[in-house]
Amino acid sequence: MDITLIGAPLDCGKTRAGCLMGPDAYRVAGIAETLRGLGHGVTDFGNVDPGQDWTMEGPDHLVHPGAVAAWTDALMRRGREIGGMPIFLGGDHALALGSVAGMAARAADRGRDLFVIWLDAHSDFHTPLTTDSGNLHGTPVAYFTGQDGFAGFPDLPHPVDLANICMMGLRSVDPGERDRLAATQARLHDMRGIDETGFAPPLRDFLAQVAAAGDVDLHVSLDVDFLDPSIAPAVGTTVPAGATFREAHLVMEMLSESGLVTSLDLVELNPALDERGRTARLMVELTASLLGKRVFDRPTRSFG
Ligand code: NNH
Ligand code: MN
Ligand code: MN
Ligand code: MN
Repeated sequence: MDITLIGAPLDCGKTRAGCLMGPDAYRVAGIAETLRGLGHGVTDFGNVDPGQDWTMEGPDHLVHPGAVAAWTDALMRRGREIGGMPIFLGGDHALALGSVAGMAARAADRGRDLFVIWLDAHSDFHTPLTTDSGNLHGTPVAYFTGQDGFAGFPDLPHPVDLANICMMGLRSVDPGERDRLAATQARLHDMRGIDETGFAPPLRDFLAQVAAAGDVDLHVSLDVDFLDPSIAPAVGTTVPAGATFREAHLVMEMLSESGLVTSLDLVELNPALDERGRTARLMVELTASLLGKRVFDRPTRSFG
């Protein structure tokens, strides 16, 4: 694989600062070297510069909407033109307004459809009109699926079909997003359901849907808070009862074996909250599993 690293140190999707250090934390944790070690070509394009904040009108309680709009435009353009398998090094989840919109446009330019797997404690389906917190990292899915309420934000070249989205790990969904989301065709897997079935059956189902759709792209958006806080403390919005170490690796390994994944976001890492870089290293290790590494090398055994 030709992997292209795109640093997106945006920290404007909420008030608590720290995610701007994310791209460098991944670099320090050895993301490029680790992926090269698996035999991939890796080019680090450095960090995207969003330029000036846009001038925005809209609800007063929105946090940094002009900065989010500028980042969305910059990441969408960058993503649309880039080759290989992009990995967006966040940055908070507001980067996915631009990364996913860019991947959908890139796919459409090649006559392909985009599927998205959203690995997150949160569904991020607020719009600027429904969010109570005003934090735009809670809105990317609504933006890139073309929901109303984003007046003044960059035009969306190609919305993602909600029927092409699978969310896993959900355990914090606000009333203002829940009913609108439940009315869509998105696949929604909260931890209540995962506790009964495990991740494998619903993930296998979704990957079968993607494979059956033919020549399509598949974007993975991995929020640190998908993971249990005990293994991934470096995020401002920890929620108990997240994916365990083995569950997260299983998800990555199944995605890897599917051969379907074409792009990835690594989001919400706040290195200021990390413990000696362990969350950054875990995210790199999960990325390696997504790109072919196995945690346990299985010795070849013959029976009989
Ligand atoms: N739903 C909440 C909000 O809109 C939390 C969103 N926070 C996230 N999303 N970390 O992944 O403020
Ligand atoms: Mn998120
Ligand atoms: Mn389409
Ligand atoms: Mn989250």
